[in-house]
Amino acid sequence: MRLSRYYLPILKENPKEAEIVSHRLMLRTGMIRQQSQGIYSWLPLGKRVLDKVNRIIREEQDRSGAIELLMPTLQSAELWQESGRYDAYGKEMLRIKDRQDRPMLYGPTNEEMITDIFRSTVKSYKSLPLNLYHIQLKFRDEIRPRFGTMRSREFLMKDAYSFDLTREGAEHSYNKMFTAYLRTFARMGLRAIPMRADTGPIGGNLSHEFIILADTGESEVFCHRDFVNFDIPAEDTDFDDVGGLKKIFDQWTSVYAATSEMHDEAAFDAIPEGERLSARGIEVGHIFYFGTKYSEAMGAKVQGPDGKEHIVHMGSYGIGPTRLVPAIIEASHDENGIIWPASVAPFDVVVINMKAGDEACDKACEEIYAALTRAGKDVLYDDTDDRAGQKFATADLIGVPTQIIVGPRSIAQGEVEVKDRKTGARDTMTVEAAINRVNG
Ligand code: P5A
Repeated sequence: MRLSRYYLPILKENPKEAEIVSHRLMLRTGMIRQQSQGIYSWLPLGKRVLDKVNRIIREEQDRSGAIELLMPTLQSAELWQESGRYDAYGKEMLRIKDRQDRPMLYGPTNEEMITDIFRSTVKSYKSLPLNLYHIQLKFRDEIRPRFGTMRSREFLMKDAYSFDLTREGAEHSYNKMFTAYLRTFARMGLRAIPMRADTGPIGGNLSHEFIILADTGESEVFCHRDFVNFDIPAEDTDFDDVGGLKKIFDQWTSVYAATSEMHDEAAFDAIPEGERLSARGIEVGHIFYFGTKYSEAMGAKVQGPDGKEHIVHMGSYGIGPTRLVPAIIEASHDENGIIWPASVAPFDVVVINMKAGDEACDKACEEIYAALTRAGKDVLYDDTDDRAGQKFATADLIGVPTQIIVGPRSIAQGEVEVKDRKTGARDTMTVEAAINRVNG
């Protein structure tokens, strides 16, 4: 991508409305734009990051055996009257009427709709276990939308829904998502701690929130400091291995970790004083086992091996991609801007032409740009005629992991500088070596 032809509306000044660093940086780098309170557009730079986050989520959901579909944002009120949540959901639900005066709503979640799909299409236990997910916009009319897309009214959610014949089967489905979540967040460079959590309006009694420790987080959490030492499940984890996944679950849940609603003072006090951690955190995922709450109310049942009808056991599993992006920034930035983990960076590398118009600089930049693009890298080429100092500031601000700096003096020697955004380390090398470094 040539910066001269790209759309990157960088702000020079710090936006006044932004209270936390991720919100400030997302606005300054032109990743997002507020359209009305708690409702955002994702501009091209932000969209690139969001797509990479979603890709990791998809890969890990698919690996665990979940299957993707797409449900609509607008739902009919009837479904929610069946489950009893139409009235219970209160003011957070945005209610709409269509031209025939039929009550509709902008979905805050999809338990009812997926249960409706299930009951009208699945008849036998032989189709189970089944886990269906989508990545779709949701709307919750939050009292206090704030911190940009961290807590917005319209937001993206990956929501998965599992169906099993028995409670034991449903527990394995829960462990599959638990394991997939540990991998998903780790791949984004995050350490998300699973904590016992309250189930709120979703219901049920088994639930974990995945929380990233951060001072600006909205959740108050209590945990054992040992979470840094735990293993992340491997890519080749066998998701059909019931005992293996139970072991992963047991390891992670053997150490005390709870949100404030589920906090057990006595259990926390039992931890030696120097090992206790009471902190703040950002909830990036939340999983629930709620058994037959919706399947019972809405008549979702299958014929079992015994020939009788069985109400299915369900769980639901959410991740907030539009919250994850600012959470990653909260966890990874410095005074100059964002430091993207490679897996979610909007570009892999930025090529900075310090003197656009200079024949040797232009030629070297074009060569590097073409070679890296051919190799499948996402390359941003700063070919604008801005001052070099401004180009460096922009590159640091938008946080691309590697910068290749091409200037007239060094290119006369056939050399360029390669800078690592995270460490700040700079190395001088030949054009070929720079290309190999990024491809390596
Ligand atoms: C689980 C999937 C549910 O809604 N039903 C389907 C269950 N869970 S949840 O905890 O309420 O939401 C899941 C995740 O969505 C993100 N999220 C938000 N992100 C941005 N702004 C919001 N206002 C918002 N509300 C929820 C969170 O990441 C949450 O864990």
